Amino acid sequence: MLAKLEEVDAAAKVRIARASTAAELEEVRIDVLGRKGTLTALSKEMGKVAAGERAEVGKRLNAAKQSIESALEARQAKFGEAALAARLEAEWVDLTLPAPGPRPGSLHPITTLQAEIEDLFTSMGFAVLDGPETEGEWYNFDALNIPPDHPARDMQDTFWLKDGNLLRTHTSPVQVRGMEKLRPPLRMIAPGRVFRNESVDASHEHTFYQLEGMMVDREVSVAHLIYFMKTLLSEIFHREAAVRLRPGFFPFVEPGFELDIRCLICGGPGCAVCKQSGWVELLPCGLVHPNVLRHGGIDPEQWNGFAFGLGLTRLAMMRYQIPDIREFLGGNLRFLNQF
Ligand code: 2NL
Repeated sequence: MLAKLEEVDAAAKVRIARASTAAELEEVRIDVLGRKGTLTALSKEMGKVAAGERAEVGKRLNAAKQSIESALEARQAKFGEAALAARLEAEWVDLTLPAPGPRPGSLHPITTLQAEIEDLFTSMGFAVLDGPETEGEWYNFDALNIPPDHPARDMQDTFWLKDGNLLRTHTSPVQVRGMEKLRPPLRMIAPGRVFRNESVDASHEHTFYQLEGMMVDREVSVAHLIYFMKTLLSEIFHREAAVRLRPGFFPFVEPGFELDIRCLICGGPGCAVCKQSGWVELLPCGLVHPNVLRHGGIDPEQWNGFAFGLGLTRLAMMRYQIPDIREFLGGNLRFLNQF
């Protein structure tokens, strides 16, 4: 009986040690301690044991049962620990890592372009001026030699305010204010937001950006104008650009020009972008009209100057090949995140 007991005990311990899952362990428990288990069977044989040995055998039987139970328990605990360790490894989070922080933003493409052009002109001695976005009729039209019957003054073209003021239709009024404030000789640029009563489509917006510039000095010529415009263009397009001037009419300049640039797409032979002409219209410019100088408090007998108007929004469309002007103010993050 004692020998059998040792055998059952030893066999149970070996199986417990070899069990690799909780289910296997449970099988061992049933096989040994269950109703039909090997140890249970032995305890049913107690009656056959001689009376003198019964106490000793009973003791050993209980000891074996207890020892198997605690072996089962210990092994079970090991499985639990292993499962916990695996989970801890898999779901590990390092709380000491620094937090990711807010996602960095980026500059709007028009802001980037404006800043580059500001840097260039600043380096050539130009002041960068700001002005109000609502203007009086004098600064927006009369001072610029734009006559009362000019179509730009029509309700169709300008956002008029109830008090007779308006949303500026160009940044030119800033330059009139600049002439009053800086006095000649002067060099200034005026970048900013302007407003026109347009019906909006892929190439028209009611709100867009301009950058105008002006230099007033003694005996300023068209040669000076061309020099500064070529410098501006090589800065923007990062290469030497061929230009040509065509006559163009603007009430605030005389003579006035349309400055064209050699088509950057085809380089001359003609393509869809330049409409087969080899040239792309880039900016209007000219020598400041004597009336405008006078309106700015400058004597046109003593001083003259050049001025130009750059459509910043249109330039950004050319530079980044953006086909739809509405993207700039549309608030579409998938568009904005590209910059
Ligand atoms: C445009 C306008 C031009 C100017 C703007 C200017 C301003 C003063 C005097 C003379 Cl105060 N000229 N500005 C000159 C030539 C062209 O263009 O609509 N550009 C996209």
